[in-house]
Amino acid sequence: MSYYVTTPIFYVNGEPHLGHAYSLIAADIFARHHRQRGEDVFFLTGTDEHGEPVSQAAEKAGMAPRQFADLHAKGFQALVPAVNASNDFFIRTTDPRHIKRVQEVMQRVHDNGYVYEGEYIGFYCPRCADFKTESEIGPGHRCPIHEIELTEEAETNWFFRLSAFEEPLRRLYAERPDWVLPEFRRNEALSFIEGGLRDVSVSRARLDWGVPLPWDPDQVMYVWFDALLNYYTALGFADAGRADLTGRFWPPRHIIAKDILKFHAVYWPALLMAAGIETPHSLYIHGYLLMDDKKMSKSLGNGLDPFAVIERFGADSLRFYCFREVSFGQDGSISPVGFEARYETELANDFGNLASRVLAMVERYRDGFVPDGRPDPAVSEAPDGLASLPSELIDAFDNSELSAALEVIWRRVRRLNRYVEESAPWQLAKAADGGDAAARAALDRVLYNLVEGLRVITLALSPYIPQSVETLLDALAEPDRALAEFGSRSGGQMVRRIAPLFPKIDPDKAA
Ligand code: ME8
Repeated sequence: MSYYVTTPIFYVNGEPHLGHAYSLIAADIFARHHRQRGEDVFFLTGTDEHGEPVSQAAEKAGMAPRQFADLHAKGFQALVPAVNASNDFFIRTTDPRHIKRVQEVMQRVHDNGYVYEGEYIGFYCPRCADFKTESEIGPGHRCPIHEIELTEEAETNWFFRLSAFEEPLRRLYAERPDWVLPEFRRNEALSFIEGGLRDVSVSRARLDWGVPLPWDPDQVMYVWFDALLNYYTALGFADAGRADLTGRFWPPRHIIAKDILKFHAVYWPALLMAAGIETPHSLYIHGYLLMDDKKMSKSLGNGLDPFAVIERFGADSLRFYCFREVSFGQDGSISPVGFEARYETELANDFGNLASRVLAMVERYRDGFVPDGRPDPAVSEAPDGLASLPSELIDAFDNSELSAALEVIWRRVRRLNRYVEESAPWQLAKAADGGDAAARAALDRVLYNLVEGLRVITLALSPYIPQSVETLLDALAEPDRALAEFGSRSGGQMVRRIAPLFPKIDPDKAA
């Protein structure tokens, strides 16, 4: 089974912030989880480099758009390994192979009769690169996203017959009720369609930073059409000139935030239908990370620098925090204080200490040798037993509930911690030392269950905190990376003690 997941491609009009990292990490968690299920995964991210958002930012910086895009694409390219994203390809829309394929698709849309020449007047936000409909105009004729004043503009250019797709889109939404998730976002998109679709401009006459229209090279393509097509064009050349991966991976699952819902849930499927290409598998719309209850963005200038957070706490803690603190799909506030609290109580204490304790006890009481054993109902059975971990986890992932899935795992972390306290291995060890054979057997059983519990929890956590998981799986002598059933390994391996996975925060380094 194939699984193709994408992030938005980010505008190179500034430096990446935590909001971008969030989408990237979300898509990475999906990709890693589906690889664990043995699926054939392709994970794409990249940068959106044409159009007004970039050319205006370049002008402001006194640079040529190309030079500006090259400079800022580097920041996004560096973000990918920094958050430890396991993408298979990074697309830049200035790549000539992308441009060529975009032109081919748009020519097809033109030849199929979905493009015509006309005049357009409307309120325009250059930051969104979008003419706003009446319901999208904020108070004082401002863009509700960027809070800048909209300008009334008229243009003679080429139009895409979006209106021709009202019916086909309604059908798509009726036939595939969960193609846009969560449901309240689907309803938002559907009501936009039901409000009536106006044709949209596909070209810009007064801009030269873009992909020339193949049938009218004096105009460049509207950046959104060029950008959306990245999801399709990339598969054609991501394999370095070898196979075209389209047949193997198409259709995609898109992860985006609500700011670009209309483009993905309305324009994009219509464009694909016009070109005769299969529509995407699904869209998942996540919320915004908020600082001081405002969306972080380059224009509002209150972004948190993900590189600084990672340098101080490591990528795993950032990955964990984002999906633990904010329920995936909702908007949620984040803060340095909240971050430190989760780090200390959950990563360092709940999980890090559990791992250190279990490994240290096996070393102390059994010289690192894990006794053979079988699941103990005291830790495997419901509620929150380890036996049901994989199935509950898969259910949560299949509903795209990344925070619920993490809670499914965390309930097992807590359960295993309770098991340590309830079974008190240190007391069993003492009694065993005094010659109590029953205590010795009980200690074997407990140690086996602790190591096996830690192993299945660690494997389940690997999409979220991959670096720490690697360290821990190595200490647990675990060669596999697939999701595992509790009790599927019988013991007999040698494990070793590790340094704390999440060391205490050094107050001297605190910001
Ligand atoms: O819109 N919280 O690019 P962009 C969560 N190039 N996610 C956030 C966020 C926040 N505070 N801020 C940004 C564009 N994001 C176009 C996309 S796709 C064909 C073209 C994430 O650089 C979120 O995924 O403005 C949002 O949709 C995206 O960054 C917008 O990035």
